[in-house]
Amino acid sequence: MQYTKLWLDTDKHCIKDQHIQQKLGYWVFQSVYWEPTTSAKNIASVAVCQKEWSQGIASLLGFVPESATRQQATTAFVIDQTAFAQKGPQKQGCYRFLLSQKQGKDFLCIQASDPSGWLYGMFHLFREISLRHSLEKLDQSPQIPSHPLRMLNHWDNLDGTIERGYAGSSFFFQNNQILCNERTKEYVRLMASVGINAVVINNVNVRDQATKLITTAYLDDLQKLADLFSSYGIALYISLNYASPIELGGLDSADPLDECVIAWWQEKMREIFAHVPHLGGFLVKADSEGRPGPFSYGRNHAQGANMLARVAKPYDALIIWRCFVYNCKQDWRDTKTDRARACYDHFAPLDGQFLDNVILQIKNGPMDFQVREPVTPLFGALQHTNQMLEVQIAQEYTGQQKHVCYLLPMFQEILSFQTHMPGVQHDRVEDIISGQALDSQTHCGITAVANTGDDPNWTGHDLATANLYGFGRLAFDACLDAKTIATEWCQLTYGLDGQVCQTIVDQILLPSWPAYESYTSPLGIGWMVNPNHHYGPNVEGYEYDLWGTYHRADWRGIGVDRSSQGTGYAMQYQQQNALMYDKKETCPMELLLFFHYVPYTYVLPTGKTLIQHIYDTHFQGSQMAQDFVKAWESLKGKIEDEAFQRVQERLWLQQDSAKEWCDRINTYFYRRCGIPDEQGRKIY
Ligand code: GCW
Repeated sequence: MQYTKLWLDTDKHCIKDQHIQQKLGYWVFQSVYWEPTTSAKNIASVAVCQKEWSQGIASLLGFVPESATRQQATTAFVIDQTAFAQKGPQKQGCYRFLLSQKQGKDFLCIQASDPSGWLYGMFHLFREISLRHSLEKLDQSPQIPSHPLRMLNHWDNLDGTIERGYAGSSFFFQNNQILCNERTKEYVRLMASVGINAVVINNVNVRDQATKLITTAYLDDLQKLADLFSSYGIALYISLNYASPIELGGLDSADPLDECVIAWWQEKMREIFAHVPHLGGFLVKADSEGRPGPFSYGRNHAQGANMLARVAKPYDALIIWRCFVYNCKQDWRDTKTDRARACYDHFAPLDGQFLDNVILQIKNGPMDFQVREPVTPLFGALQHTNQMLEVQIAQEYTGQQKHVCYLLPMFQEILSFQTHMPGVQHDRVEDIISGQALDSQTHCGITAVANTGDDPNWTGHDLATANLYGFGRLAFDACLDAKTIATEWCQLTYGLDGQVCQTIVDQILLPSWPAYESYTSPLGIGWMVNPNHHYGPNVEGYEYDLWGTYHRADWRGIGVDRSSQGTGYAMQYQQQNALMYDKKETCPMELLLFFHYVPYTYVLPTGKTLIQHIYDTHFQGSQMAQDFVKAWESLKGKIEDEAFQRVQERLWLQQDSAKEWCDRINTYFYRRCGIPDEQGRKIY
């Protein structure tokens, strides 16, 4: 099956005109020198760099760079470890450009800390050429990745299905076999081109056949994948089943303190790494949503993770341990148990107890990737633990790629959240996961639940690849802003026409998250979706279930009291944030109903009552979805027909769904409280 080349479609950006090439400084690519590498580990990566460079320049400029000596070559790729002094966990893949002139000729040196730095520098240059940026404007400062770990989590199952996948089937697995083909290679190139350096290929819910991924039935195929990945600077990881000693080893326990269990894992790790020496490590979802874990044996998560960390340590492997652990059997009548508290209650007391090759992987919010959540209080509470942020670009609760919802503005808000962690100078989430905040961290980073599948366009919605591209770019450079990333992606995807980009970026992508939030769940409330598949409006879909996902709406008001007078969740934050969230008057408006029960007649800082705010935002949100359709229609004839049609169909669907959301939410609240809309608009 053919698939689009997305942002790497360099043929589309080819510049054959020699005058333009010369004006933009691209003649500097005429010849190339590659500094010989010493370590065997780098051989594959250097070969990849050389092939990528020749093919990329040929595709973009129509000529193949000649090989030349260090003195003669106009472009030189060299290794220089000293040029990238950095604090905290060492980051691979640093690079910098040095432009110079010799006898009136341009010379470009790409200095890197290691061959993956060459790769990132190369894709950076391909971007510059594709965007027709003149090389004289090349940023010559050291490019040091913001995060040591820049990861994707694929919730792919071995039968080829994808949990919360909306873009076709898995391209890693089919009929319980691992795939490693042309598409796999294209995927690896795409990920390397935006700086991703770690990938988990299987679902964190490790069930049935997936448990066997760590057996000889799969290890040789995993090795093939690991080799391909590492030649592009990407470490392969797999999710493992905590109960493997029982399900694979026939033991009657998976107790992390049981000698037999430890011995079993010791032997298993030896076997795994004998076959797959480059494996980065393992992702573990334990004691969560029915998955097995240490709680079954009265052990805590530090004991659970550390046992695996000890047996993985000899192989330099990491154990990435998810903090998404909560009581998923709650009674909806119980207003004291609060799912939002669980992550902090489970893990804050364990701070400092995890070994240095364990990383806690923490979802951005306390609930579950809702369109709006507060940042989890666990960031700011852990001062002696490796941590990484988990976000979701799959859009499970933000339109499932049927709706456009560009999430980079949300990610920027999360990264810049001030935790007020005591005793540190830099206390934002970004400072913690980049390794700047805490000297104690040996590993840290950021991961996203992927939005890909084997659809020809890789992501269900063509515009959803902006989230895939954007996540990678932000993970590599946390200083990039959402608009810059969107513009880059748009130009690489739809070309340099100014009107096309302004329309897609300013009129669709940037307003799309606010639009989705406006026509769906108000002011930090989530879960007004259909159970199980989580698509489309169902205001009480999760109001009486086991999952702790309530909005508590009644005839007077709506919201969950998480203040010190309610579940006390607000008090899990460091003091400045706790005090801010604890009072309706100081709580940020967009989270008001997450933290407080509020009467419909309560007057918001905007001067509107709560109920009028709900009516207004839903009518506005629905109107925004209609505006996306009109904006896209203005591009007819400027976008390749098939792609135009695909997006148009999804924007029509989104427009109808937004109207459904608007009418259902407004009708629900009008029937609940009987307060009419001040503007007398139609509510049913
Ligand atoms: O978002 C929820 C999803 C589950 C997912 C779980 C998790 C992989 O509904 O499908 O399981 O969270 O993050 O583990």
